[in-house]
Amino acid sequence: MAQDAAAISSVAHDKLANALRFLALDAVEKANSGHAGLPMGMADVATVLYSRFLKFDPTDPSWPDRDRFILSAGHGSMLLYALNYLTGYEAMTLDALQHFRQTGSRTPGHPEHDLAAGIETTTGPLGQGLATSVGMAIAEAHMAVRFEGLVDHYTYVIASDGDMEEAVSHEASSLAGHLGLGKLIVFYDDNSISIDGPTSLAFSDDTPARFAAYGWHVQRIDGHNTAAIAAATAAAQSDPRPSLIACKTIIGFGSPHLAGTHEAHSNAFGPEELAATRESLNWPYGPFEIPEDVMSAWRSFGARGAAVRQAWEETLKSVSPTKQNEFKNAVAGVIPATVGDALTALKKDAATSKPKLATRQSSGKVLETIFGLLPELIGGSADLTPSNNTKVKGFPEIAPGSFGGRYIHYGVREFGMCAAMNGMALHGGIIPYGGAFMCFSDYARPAIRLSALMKQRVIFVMTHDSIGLGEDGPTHQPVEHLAALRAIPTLMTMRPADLIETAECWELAITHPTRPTILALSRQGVPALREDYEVNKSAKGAYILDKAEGTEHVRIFATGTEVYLARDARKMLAEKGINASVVSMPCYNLFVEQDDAYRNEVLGGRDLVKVGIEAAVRFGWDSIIGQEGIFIGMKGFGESGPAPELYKHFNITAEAVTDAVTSRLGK
Ligand SMILES: Cc1ncc(C[n+]2csc(CCOP(=O)(O)OP(=O)(O)O)c2C)c(N)n1
Ligand SMILES: [Mg+2]
Repeated sequence: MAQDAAAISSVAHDKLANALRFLALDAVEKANSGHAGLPMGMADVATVLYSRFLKFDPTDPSWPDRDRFILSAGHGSMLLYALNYLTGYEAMTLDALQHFRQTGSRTPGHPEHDLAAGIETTTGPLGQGLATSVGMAIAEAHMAVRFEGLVDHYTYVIASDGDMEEAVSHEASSLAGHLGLGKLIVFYDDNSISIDGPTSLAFSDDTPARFAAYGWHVQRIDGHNTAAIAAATAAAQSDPRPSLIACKTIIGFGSPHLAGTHEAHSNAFGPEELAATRESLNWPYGPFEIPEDVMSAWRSFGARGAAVRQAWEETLKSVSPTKQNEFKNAVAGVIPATVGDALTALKKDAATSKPKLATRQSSGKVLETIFGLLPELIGGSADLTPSNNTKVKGFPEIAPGSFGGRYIHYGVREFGMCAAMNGMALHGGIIPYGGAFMCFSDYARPAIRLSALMKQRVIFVMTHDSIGLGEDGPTHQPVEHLAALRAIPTLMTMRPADLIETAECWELAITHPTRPTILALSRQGVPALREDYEVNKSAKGAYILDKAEGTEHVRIFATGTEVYLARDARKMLAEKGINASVVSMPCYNLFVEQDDAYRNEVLGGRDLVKVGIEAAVRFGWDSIIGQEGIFIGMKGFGESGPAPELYKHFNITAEAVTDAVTSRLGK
């Protein structure tokens, strides 16, 4: 949708770009904090992109076929806020700009996912916006095959030196090059400046050469030359490879004393330099003042998309009602009732067949059950497909030049995978899940965190969830990860005990539209525990699995592969006349959110001896079992050895529970 320069506006380009520069400068000045350097440097690129190329309609920010624009260098947030204000997003008001960085404003320090205000994703943690964009481009390519004619848009990114230095940019860009995501276009703000000074202090890469080596289409331009920006963007659009446009820019462009220096990166310029910049850029207007001709030109760029969107609505109406519904349901993330029915059938069968399975195998069975019924599910793994049990047979893969498949080999790129999954969920039409070893959830943690912050339905399948993985040893054995993941707000960290709980957890994960989920799954087999399946008991996070016979003395809490140990201990205690209940706690996070009455019922009275069993560190368990509670778990790192031996070695056994309880009770 390239517009030619003369047709776009009678207002000179410089004035349009300067409107962005001064909104950023004035907002930073008023807030007395923030980053105007990037908006000033990239104003020319952004102006050309928004005025001539970007397909968007501010009156319908969630139009599914809009181009996506991601400011990966989120510190330059004022650029995005200014663009969205000028082009007419109703939610991005002048008042919001004037309250930049203030509590409760729509203009936080770094952009936070807010579709109404035109913010496609949360950015600020450098590198991640670019990786998220790769996921958006994958989603677009997939949806374009599934819904031919209804999805056909670009994903544009502005990325900075910091983005390029961050490791995740390497993972994500390498994947994008491999897949050949031709509609991903990245403008690299190649200003050679970062916070500490010139990038030469720490960064000697030839970034364009690096991207060329990934298989990208690469161009180098003067980022202040509008004709060059437009020509490069048009060339990028028509090239079948992902495109990097390295834009040589001057940070703080227009500031007489700070331009081109690291001092332009952040902080208010101060009244004198601000006045001098107004002078040098010939901007004789007051703070936040946009002359009418400039405002109406910008608004006209925003208004242009409405006709394109309406034409798209007509296209949508012209496809078969079935396809229309399919599209709408996919975008809305509707889960068909058939999925619930199939899961019920699976659970019902499990209640009688009682299979002894590793929970990763149970997860594989759940996927086999629902994958064909839910085309929005796109699976994948960071090169651990056979270990994660994430792939369902009989479905094609997403591969270079072939995007209609349902499974992605992400390569050994945990962070890139998880950030890309966020991008797919944000794009809409996809419910992504991806597998990795749980120990390496740390490699992906910043993406898991952003997923939670953005309230995205993303499912992180983390297998090999304890010392139970055995011989790979302590480097691969998570001990602190459950606690660390449970600590992330909004995230649901789930550790199911058997096939029925695994099915329940999967059901919760796919049906919760605004929360990501960790599925912590085992390598080793465990016996089936549940015989009832009608009520999803995992939904409350914890529940009484076995009630004590007679007067209760002990309550044992356990998760995942340790629940059967709790049940064994209960039997052994019963032989000694000690009555114990067993609580299974597949999701700590959901449990602590329940009302007092339910929590108190499950936690039991103070008179009971409380025991927690989890093959992980105690951190967090005091809130369940109290400080006096007995914890049977890990005190430090694991060891390499067969799993059954390790459980004995670390004293995570039913005998250990029984001994600890009997000695506590003096029996
Ligand atoms: C992961 C991460 N680490 C550190 C920061 C803090 N930070 C913000 S901008 C920046 C670097 C600035 O350099 P560059 O990316 O080139 O931006 P420019 O100064 O050119 O605007 C840093 C370290 C961050 N936002 N994210
Ligand atoms: Mg820079």
